[in-house]
Amino acid sequence: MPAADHPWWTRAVVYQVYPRSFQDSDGDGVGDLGGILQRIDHLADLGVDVVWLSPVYPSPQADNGYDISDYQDVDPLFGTLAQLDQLVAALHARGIRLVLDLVVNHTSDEHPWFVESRSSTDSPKRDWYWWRPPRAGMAAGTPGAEPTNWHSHFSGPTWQLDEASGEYYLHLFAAKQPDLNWENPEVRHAVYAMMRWWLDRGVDGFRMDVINMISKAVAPDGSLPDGPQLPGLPYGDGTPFFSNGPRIHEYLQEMHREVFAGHPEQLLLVGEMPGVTTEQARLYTDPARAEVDMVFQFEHVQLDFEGSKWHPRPLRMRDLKASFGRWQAGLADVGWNSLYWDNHDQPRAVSRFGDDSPRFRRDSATCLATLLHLHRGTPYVYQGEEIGMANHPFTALEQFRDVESLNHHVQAVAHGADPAEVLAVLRRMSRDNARTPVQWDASPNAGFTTGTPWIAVNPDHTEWNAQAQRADPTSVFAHHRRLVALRHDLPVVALGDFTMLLPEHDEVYAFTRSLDGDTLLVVCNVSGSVQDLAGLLPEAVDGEVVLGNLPGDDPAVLRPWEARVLRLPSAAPSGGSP
Ligand code: TEU
Repeated sequence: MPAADHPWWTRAVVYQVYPRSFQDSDGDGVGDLGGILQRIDHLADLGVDVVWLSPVYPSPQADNGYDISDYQDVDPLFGTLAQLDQLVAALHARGIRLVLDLVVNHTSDEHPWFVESRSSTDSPKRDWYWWRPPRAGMAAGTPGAEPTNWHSHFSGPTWQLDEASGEYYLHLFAAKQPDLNWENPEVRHAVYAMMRWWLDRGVDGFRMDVINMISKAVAPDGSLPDGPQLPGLPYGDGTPFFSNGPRIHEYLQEMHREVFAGHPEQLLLVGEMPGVTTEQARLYTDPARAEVDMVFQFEHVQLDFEGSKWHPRPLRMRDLKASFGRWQAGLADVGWNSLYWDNHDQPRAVSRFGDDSPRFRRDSATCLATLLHLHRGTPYVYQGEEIGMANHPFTALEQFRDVESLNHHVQAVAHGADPAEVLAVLRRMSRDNARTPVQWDASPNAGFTTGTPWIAVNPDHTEWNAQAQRADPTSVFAHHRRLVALRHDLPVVALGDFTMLLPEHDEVYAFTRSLDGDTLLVVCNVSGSVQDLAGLLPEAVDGEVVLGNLPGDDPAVLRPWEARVLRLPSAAPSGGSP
């Protein structure tokens, strides 16, 4: 099929805005829609095609907006609905689409639906959420009396007792995020109506939060099963019963029919799916099944820890290559990959996968950018990634804001962990690393706010900021911009076949992309030592450099963190196995 006939999002690059930390326009220390409107030039200059906006809906902000109390408005903290309309128009005027975050596995406990549901066991909305009595034979409120033993993503049990009725409600995330009961068709149709309302306002799709958790494995008698015991915790793993549950495909297909039918080809539909496998992803993203366009999978962000993110270990490059290789191969003929290093839930990529020491920060950030944009799939750039932002040098618990980090600290210390060690792990893995304000310039609050920022600005902003990056043709920003343009210009970048080379090599990440006789060879030195490229991939030496991250030098070697995109004269090279 000619390149132009493939979906537009195969050629697109998405940029994620986490509004709270992007740009403040009113001096309250929290980013807002007015701030995004001021910074559209930055996005247009980068050349991105889509903005994914993390939640701006009314919310008590227990999880920074992923706890929604009204799906059809904007929180005054972020601005007004009129400003959101303005943002859609301003982005569209630049040829940029806007995708909203759809958080419908759960609402806030302050959402009127839940307030009504909680008000009485006879409430017409009681069944909109997962209410269950205590475990048989146990008194409500005693430890272990929860209806199942599941462990919450944010520590502790997934069940919260409501004293008034003596029943528990399910919350896979924080207690202020009760899970909606998708078994109830009224819930589903209320969600679909809300989604249609946003599409009618002109938004261009949805990033669907933990969408593979909406179907729970409920027995005909209404019970939910216990999960296998988790090591070292008084809880079990409930994921087999809420991840990719029995009715998930039915729900997504119904959503597609009810909401997207008529104009799905204009939209971008991406499902966030922790724990999804390549086999499942093929089903979710097979166009013939009409579910979603692509999914966010989590394998590559789970290779540097043991069991839970709070038990980090060094990353082995061959594991990362094996994982990406599997995803590239798994969705080669059916479905589509989304590609990311960073988002608002992950530590900063340059600190995690690269080397943020002064010597290698720029080179490793540009090397990682090359890998991101050159795989087959739709790349997602997270705010700040394009200017080389790194993890924050947290030194004290008081500096953290994230509910996941704070809950973990409480639970870990309660279970006997050394607070200093817990802090060291938070410093490395906390989601707050991604949530410090975007560094626009070298001024005291980095140009983010005139007030006091809700979370501290990284002190390295005096050197690492958008203003400096935009003025420097060799910067991380300039490199991302070239990579975005390359995808727009070369069909092989968007659509070419992917072949992994040197799968066992821990320092050189190499692969080819081929389309209609055009073959690119991508070679990246993911280490701090010089690599003998001529010895590893002789054909690379004569390749024409399409794009590189270091100024020209000896084509036979790769300097530390050097990345090159080469055009090969003929078909696939030797030296590796697919
Ligand atoms: O995240 C879902 C998810 O499983 C994670 O990435 C989660 O943050 C993980 O447990 C981290 O260790 C989504 C959102 O992206 C996240 O910000 C929300 O907190 C979460 O859902 C609940 O809505």
